[in-house]
Amino acid sequence: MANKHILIVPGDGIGQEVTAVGKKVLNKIAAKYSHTFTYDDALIGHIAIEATGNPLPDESLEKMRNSDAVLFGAVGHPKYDNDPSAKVRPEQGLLKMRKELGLYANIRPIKLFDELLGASSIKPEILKGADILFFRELTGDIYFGEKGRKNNGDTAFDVAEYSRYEVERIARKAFDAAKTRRKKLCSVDKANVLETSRLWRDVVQKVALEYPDVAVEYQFVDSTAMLLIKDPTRFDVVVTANLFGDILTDEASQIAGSMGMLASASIGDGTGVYEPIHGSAHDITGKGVANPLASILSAALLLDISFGMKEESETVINAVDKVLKAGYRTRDIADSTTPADKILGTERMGEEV
Ligand code: GGG
Repeated sequence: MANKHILIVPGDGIGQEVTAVGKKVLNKIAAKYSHTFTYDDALIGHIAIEATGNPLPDESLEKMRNSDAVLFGAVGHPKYDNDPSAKVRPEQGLLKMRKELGLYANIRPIKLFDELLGASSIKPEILKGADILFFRELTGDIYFGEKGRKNNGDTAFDVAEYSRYEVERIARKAFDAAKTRRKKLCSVDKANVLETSRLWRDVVQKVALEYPDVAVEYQFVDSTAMLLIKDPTRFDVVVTANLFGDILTDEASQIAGSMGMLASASIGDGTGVYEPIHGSAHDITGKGVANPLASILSAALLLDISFGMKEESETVINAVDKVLKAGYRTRDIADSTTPADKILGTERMGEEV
C-alpha cells in the first residue's frame, strides 16, 4: 500500500480526452491494490498561453517538481502552425518542462500487440516479433541550441550541440536497458556528415567498453529509417539524438499499428513525465474518437518506472491485451474486418480496459 501524488497535465486537443482515461485507469489500479493516489492538475501549452500568456506557468512547474509523477497529454494548436512569426508557442512549454525537470531520457517502447499484426500497413511476416525500445535524448541537440534569423530575416539558423556528458548519460541508460533485454544495442547518428554525431559515436564507443556483454551496431539515421520498415525485428534497444528520435519513433509507430498505441516515459534528475508520443490532433479533438491506449500504456510506464509497481503495471498492459484480444478497436487501429459494434470511442475503450 503506497501513497503517491500524481499531477495530471492534459495540455491541448485530444490530450484532454486521453489523459482523463489514463487517470481513470490509475484510479482503478489504486482501488485494486489498496494504494492511495492523490491528484492535482496543471496547465501547459496553448491552453496555458490562453489563460496566463505563458506556455509553462511557474505554478505548473512548481507542481511538477512537487509531484511523485506527471501524467501528461499533448501540446499544440493549428493556429501557430499557420503563423510562423508567433513568438510564444505551445511547444515552448514542452521543451521548458523537459529542460527544467532534467528529463534527458525519453523511453519509447515500440510494442506490437499480436492482435494488431494486421493493423499495420507493413506486412505481418516482416513485423512478427518486433519489439524495440527507443532511447531518445531529450534535452539537447538542435531543439535547444541557438536559433534565429540574419540577413534581414532571409536566413534562418538552428544550432545543434551536444556535450560529452549528455551523450554519456543517455548511452548508459540505453546500455543498462539492453543488458536486461536481448543484449543488443543500435546507436543511430549521422557521423558521416555531422560533428555532433561524430562526438556521439565516439562517446557511445567508449561507454560500450563498460558493457562487453552487449553487442553494439552503429547505423546512420537514413539507413535506420529504411531498416525500421524493411526489417524491424533486427532492432532491440535503439539510442539516438533528440531530432532523430522524434522522427524515427513516429515512423516506428507504424510497427505498433498507430501513433495512438505508443506510450513514453521521460526521466532524468527529478519527477518523471509520462505521455503518449502523439500530439494534440486538433482534427479529431472533441469528437470522442481518439485512441486512449497510449495514455493508458503511459500510466503503466508511470507505475513501473516512477513507483516501482511492476505487478500493477503488468495488470494494465494485460488489460489492454485482453481488450484487443476481445476484438475491441478504436478507429485508428480498426480495419475492414472489424465489426462496427467493436469500434469504440475514447471513453468506451477506457471502460473496457
Ligand atoms: N505528447 C507529445 C506531444 O505533445 N507532442 C507534440 C510536440 O510538439 N512534440 C515535439 C517533441 O516531442 O519534441
